Amino acid sequence: MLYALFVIGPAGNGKTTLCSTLIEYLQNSKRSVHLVNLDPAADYFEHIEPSIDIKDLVTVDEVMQECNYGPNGGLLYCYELLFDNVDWLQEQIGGYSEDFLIVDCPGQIELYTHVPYMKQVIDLFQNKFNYRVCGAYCMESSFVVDPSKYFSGVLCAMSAMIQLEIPYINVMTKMDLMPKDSPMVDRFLDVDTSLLLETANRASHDKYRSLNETIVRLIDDYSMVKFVPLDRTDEESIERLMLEIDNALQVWDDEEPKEGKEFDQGEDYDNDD
Ligand SMILES: Nc1nc2c(ncn2[C@@H]2O[C@H](COP(=O)(O)OP(=O)(O)OP(=O)(O)O)[C@@H](O)[C@H]2O)c(=O)[nH]1
Ligand SMILES: [Mg+2]
Repeated sequence: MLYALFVIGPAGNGKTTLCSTLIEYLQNSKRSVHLVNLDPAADYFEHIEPSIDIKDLVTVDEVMQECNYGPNGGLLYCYELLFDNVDWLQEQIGGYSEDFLIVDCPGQIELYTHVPYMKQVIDLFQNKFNYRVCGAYCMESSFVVDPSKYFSGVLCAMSAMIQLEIPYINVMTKMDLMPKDSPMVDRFLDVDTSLLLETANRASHDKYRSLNETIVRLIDDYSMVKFVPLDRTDEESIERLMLEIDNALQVWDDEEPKEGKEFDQGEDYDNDD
């Protein structure tokens, strides 16, 4: 079975850093893994170079210069060019067919919410290249500072979930920037919805009570209330995230069970619920 993890989420929320953290961790664990860069505007990778890079095909800078587009139009043009060159992508990926692929994606949120391009890329991986895929949606820890920011982050994540239709995990990145053992952080990682509603009502005008209630119910109904925290400075935190990813990809179903690898599967992250 072939596996690919798509690392998605808003700009600057730590996608590329998450990719390089996981790759370093997996390489140290002797798992064969490769980075696929699908961000035609990415300008650097700390420590790790992508094995497959959309920038070998096209870059946003080139498109902006040659077609006189802005950065967002340039990105969409790059994806259109990618779809015209599916054979190129297939050939690139074919060279790594025994390996786990981690796909670093751009930060333009519209790619996951209302423009169909990322969905089309995922369809290619699933239906043409025969990969089992899952997504890791990155939301950085600063989103827990107040309920309205948290709502906006969670609603974007939910919108991506609905558009992409793949099993996925919500990752709360940059946890090293948060105070350790803060009750505020715990409250937002695995949310008690009545507490969330209470906090939201306290932080907003009375006229938003019914809206707060509706959003909290939506969050509850779509099982969006759980985030896997990632503190990249803490090996256990990385290991825990990797287990969640393997679970979402159902890696264990295809392998002999490994001792010490069992973990609580009570919380299901795929979008079947
Ligand atoms: N302290 C801390 N900083 C982080 C972490 N992850 C990312 N950063 C910083 O946040 C900034 C953005 O990180 P990236 O990994 O480039 O984020 P991205 O989501 O790939 O950004 P785009 O590709 O532009 O959308 C950089 O300055 C990183 O050094 C983290 O876990 N902890
Ligand atoms: Mg990036």
